[in-house]
Amino acid sequence: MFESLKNKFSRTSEKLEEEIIEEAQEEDNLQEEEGSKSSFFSFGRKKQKKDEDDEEEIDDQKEESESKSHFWSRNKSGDDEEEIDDEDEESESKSHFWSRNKDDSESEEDDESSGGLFSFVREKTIKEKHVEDILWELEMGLLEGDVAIEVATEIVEKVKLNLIGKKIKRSNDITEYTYLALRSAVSEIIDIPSKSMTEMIEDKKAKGEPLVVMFVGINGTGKTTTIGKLANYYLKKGYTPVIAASDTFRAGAIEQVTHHADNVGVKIIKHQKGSDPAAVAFDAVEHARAQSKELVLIDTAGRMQTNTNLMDEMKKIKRVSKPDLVIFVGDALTGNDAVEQAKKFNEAIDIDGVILTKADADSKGGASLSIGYVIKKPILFLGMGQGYDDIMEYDAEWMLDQLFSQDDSD
Ligand SMILES: Nc1nc2c(ncn2[C@@H]2O[C@H](COP(=O)(O)OP(=O)(O)OP(=O)(O)O)[C@@H](O)[C@H]2O)c(=O)[nH]1
Ligand SMILES: [Mg+2]
Repeated sequence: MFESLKNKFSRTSEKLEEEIIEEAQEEDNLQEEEGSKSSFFSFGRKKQKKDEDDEEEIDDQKEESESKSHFWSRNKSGDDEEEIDDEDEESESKSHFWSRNKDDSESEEDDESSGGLFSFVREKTIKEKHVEDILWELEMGLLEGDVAIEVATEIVEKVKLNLIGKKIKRSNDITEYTYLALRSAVSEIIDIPSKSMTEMIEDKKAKGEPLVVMFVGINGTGKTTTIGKLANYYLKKGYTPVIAASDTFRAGAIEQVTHHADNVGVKIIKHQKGSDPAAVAFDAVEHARAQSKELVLIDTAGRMQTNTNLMDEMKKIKRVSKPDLVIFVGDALTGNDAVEQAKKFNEAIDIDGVILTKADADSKGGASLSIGYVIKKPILFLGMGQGYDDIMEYDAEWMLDQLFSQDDSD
């Protein structure tokens, strides 16, 4: 999950380290050090599991030397032709320098104190000139990874402010500082505080009212499936949800949502195809009130934000059923498009939160990172697959850990 963003983050720290080491080498300000070197992700792991045992630490080191060996060998073999051209003059001494590292990391993979760790004779300070190119590359990388432009710019600015002026004694300090700067920038971006839906259900229940939730979004993003999952989720928590089949527009939509309701074991309120979706939603709310059910889940037809008639119809469903929550359901795989759609739906109907589906298949992560920040509304759940149990409450800490750890269990 989110491999693309992870690679970009870790590459940024590697390049910055490379930049400073090269400069220090030219200044004759470099001495090789005995000791163990930490990779970008191992800083994350150390932070997450402070009490990790020795055995794990050795595993970390193995992983590091593997990724390092890729990094150094790339430099040696000169994948980057431009760099080689620019640096022809220096290539002799550098090739010795890099190849020494390459040899070390390849031949001593099991040796945790292998090369690549340097200290500076004179302390170095990270300056703007060191980070400029690297952060520009990061920004481009984030945009390629479908991160919204304002989010990419914000991350880069925060990281820059955080890094410039940092004093470093050892080359590996840079990796740690970059890790911390990126983690802190991303953490501010993805953390949009919100009440959980369960708390909202409880608040309404205390007033003897159901929580009414309406789901909107373009076609095929996963609204109906998400409703099935949430019905199941809250049923298991001991509540009694009811579903409103308010997609009376698409052929087969009523049958599809009925199938989910039956599978999960919740009541569905439905009218005929082509009937007024607002009336269906209204009836479902009335039913929940009469039967003291705690949650109404209103399915609506997928619609393009550009279709004025359908957008007006959606506003009518909202006016009539007076939902407590309007949730925009976006497909994480569509990246920045999902963010743009969320903006449009928010302008049209004032959404309260977001559910991103298909996060299980999302290698980029751009939408997950950007959507909440751009529309200033929280992500409430992530869809993680096609089964009824494949949904999780969004948790910014969990998301951070996903982005900053290579402990992939997914
Ligand atoms: N992998 C994965 N697939 C999902 C997820 N959520 C939904 N899907 C799939 O996405 C497809 C579309 O889901 P629907 O629930 O029908 O989408 P919808 O938004 O209701 O579609 P319309 O009613 O046509 O607008 C289905 O094949 C779902 O199984 C998810 O979290 N992960
Ligand atoms: Mg649907």
